[in-house]
Amino acid sequence: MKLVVIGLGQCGCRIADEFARLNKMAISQRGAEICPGVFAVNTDAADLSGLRTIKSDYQHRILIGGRKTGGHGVGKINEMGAEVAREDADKIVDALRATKHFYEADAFLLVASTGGGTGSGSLPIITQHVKERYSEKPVYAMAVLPFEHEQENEERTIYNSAVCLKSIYSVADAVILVDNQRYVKKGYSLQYNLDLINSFMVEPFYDLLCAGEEKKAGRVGGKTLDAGDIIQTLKGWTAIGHGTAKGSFKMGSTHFRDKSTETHKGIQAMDAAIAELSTRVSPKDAGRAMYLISAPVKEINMDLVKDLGDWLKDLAPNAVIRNGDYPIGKTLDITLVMSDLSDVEIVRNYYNKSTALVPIMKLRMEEVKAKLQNIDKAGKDIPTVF
Ligand SMILES: Nc1nc2c(ncn2[C@@H]2O[C@H](COP(=O)(O)OP(=O)(O)OP(=O)(O)O)[C@@H](O)[C@H]2O)c(=O)[nH]1
Ligand SMILES: [Mg+2]
Repeated sequence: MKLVVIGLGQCGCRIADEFARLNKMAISQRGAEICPGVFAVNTDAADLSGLRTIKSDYQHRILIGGRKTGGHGVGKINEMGAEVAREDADKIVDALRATKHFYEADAFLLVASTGGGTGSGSLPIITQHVKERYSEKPVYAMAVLPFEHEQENEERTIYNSAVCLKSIYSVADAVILVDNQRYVKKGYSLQYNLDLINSFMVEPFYDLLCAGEEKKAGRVGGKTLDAGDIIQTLKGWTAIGHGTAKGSFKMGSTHFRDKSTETHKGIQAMDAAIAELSTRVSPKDAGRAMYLISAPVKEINMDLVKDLGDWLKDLAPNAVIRNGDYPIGKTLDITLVMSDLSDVEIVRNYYNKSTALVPIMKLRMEEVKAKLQNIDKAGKDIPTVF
């Protein structure tokens, strides 16, 4: 599957940069292009300069709201993020067309954090514009949820998240929830941690996107998971995970002991993928699910596929399950998608906590507006040089 990726705001741009790296890796290791266009959109010029892989021309690193923000971000004011996105949406949508293999792309993926201003405000607006302009391709959003400590110290973070989630759910074909807190490794510096977290966040997409783009006959699965399967699976609230079976083991053996170890290892990888899901969800709430087995070719057999399917059906009894295999690598890995979720506790919590904040935020905005009007009034008789 080929995705056009658009990062919005600092977090979104850095994760989009990781997708650009993944694409380079896919081309060099597997001869497959998975992200034919990767774009970074921000109100902050310095953040755009800090990216590593996304092309550095102005059509790939797109500065928006220049006049309003002076290139310094919107300081967590998501309404302003939305406003500048609305004004500059055409600039972004036009840049997408310049993608070399644009018409080969199967879908769009827009990425942003929910807690900031630029990304959180612009994610729903740009998603809506992309959908209107390119109605034939699905548009997915990846929403990065804040760390716990940010929610404790800053109510804006909770409010922005609730507003962003409600808005994006109403426009995107699927919202992939990615919770920063799930990836925290205590003791590392913040920068190191964020880099590490960003690379973990894109990891599950590698096999998932490559599987259907493989050109080498030996690496095409018995049941290939292609763009059609992924598009059929992604809908509404979604979580994604990736797990690897630990240790070495003999697969493809006919001995009864090895046979049970083989299934056991498959289930171990599936359990790891569930534990690594990008946000905490209950598999019982999934209306659709998908898993991809990646393992050396000799080692993928019907028993393993069947046992894993049965296992997942027990865990997610309400889900339509799709699956595929990808004969590659030296380990047994599972990439898992839980989609069409009827309930996600963390989203519910953001909504509940924010309901009380709505009047407070409205009052604050009115106060700021009134103060600005007072300044304007005080200066109404002063001439300017223009
Ligand atoms: N995973 C991850 N989270 C990040 C990263 N950078 C920031 N965040 C999170 O994103 C939220 C802050 O949003 P930013 O993306 O920095 O904000 P922005 O969209 O640039 O908006 P403004 O700076 O307010 O204009 C916080 O919850 C951060 O923890 C990153 O590189 N990776
Ligand atoms: Mg910023």
